[in-house]
Amino acid sequence: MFLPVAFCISPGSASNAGLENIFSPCGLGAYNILMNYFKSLVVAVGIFATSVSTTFAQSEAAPAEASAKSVGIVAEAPAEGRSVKCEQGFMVPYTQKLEGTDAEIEMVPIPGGEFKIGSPDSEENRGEDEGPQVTIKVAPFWMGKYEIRWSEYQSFMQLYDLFKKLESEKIRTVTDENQVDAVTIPTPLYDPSYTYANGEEPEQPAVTMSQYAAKQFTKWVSRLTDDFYRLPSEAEWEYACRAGTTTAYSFGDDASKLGEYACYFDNSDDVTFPVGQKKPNPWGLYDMHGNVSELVLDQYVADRYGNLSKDGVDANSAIVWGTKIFGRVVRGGSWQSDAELLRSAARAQSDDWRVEDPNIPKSPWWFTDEDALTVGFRIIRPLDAPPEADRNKFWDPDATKISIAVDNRIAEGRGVYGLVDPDLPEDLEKVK
Ligand SMILES: [Ca+2]
Repeated sequence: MFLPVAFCISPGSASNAGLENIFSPCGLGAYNILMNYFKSLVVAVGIFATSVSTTFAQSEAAPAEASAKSVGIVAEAPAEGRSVKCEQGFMVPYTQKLEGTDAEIEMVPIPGGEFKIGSPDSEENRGEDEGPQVTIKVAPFWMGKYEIRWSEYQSFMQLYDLFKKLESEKIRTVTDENQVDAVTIPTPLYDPSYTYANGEEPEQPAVTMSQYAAKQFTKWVSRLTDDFYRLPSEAEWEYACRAGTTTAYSFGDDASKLGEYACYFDNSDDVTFPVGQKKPNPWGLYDMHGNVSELVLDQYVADRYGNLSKDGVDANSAIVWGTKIFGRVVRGGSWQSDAELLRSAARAQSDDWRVEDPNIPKSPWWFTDEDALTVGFRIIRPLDAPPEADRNKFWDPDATKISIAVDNRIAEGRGVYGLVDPDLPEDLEKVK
């Protein structure tokens, strides 16, 4: 079921500077009407109206502070900034802090709606795998404002040693019964000079992780926060990248403007940029074009769109679940890509980027080859989370070869499982 949504951007927000020309300001108008209404109630009804206006003022003052299950949702439309109307109130931007770490992931609301995935035959430099265009229905979600950065990914990586200590201290013991709830942490880097070839500054996007490792990252965030996070599907990614546009890029068709919006081959000087250095897209997402290509949930199938119903399908039904280790879709192009590969509809896929990996079996968590220096990811949180029983498929190994590699590595002591829940930070203090 798709909820009717309104998407409003009000002027005056620093984070929306430059966007007023794209969306007409509707939030402020609605706010003013509401305020005038409440003011008239104050005059007419006295004490009763005072309590109403107090409630309104509180929601205005603290738009994104709320308890775990409602984080990112407020009752009243905020006076400033972005919001998406939903059944529960208004989806607003929020910062997901991860307890026990310095990591903070900024999330922005994405309205539900319909769009045409792929590019028209008339689009310059399009690939054959971008058609035929098909209508996809997308439910509302929040998406990471930025690609996941080293500051966040290294917080995840640092759990490796800590979980080993928990294991040896027999704290939070992982058993056959509870292993389904556990998260695997990436093993220590075999060659940091490779993974960090472009730097490991906290604000730079994390790179060289496998899609499986990225999915486990989303499981970690989910279990720690008690909310549901995952990678976007390919359709959700393109929908968010387009942000309502139908042009080659989210700012139009003119590739000569790409330098204002993207880190790519022409301006990158062969390294990633810190995230958020360029202009955002109309929905406030940065680096959807370029910087690092972004892993999504889907296995790559060249003629995927031709196999979808012409009558429109919902984004979840359009997901191609993985059956092979490689050929996972990556989107948006990277610091190494030419302009045409940064187009909203452009599709690419991962390959066996483990030639330099000396492990047997090769690492399920890390790639070792140069191409993977261009690959990272960002995360989403759907407004309507699936039932608990359906969540693991978004996080855990899909291809049998990945399951076998994980099992073998952990059986040999070259990997670790950890149970994650909101009490984890407290238990980690015991072994730090
Ligand atoms: Ca990107």
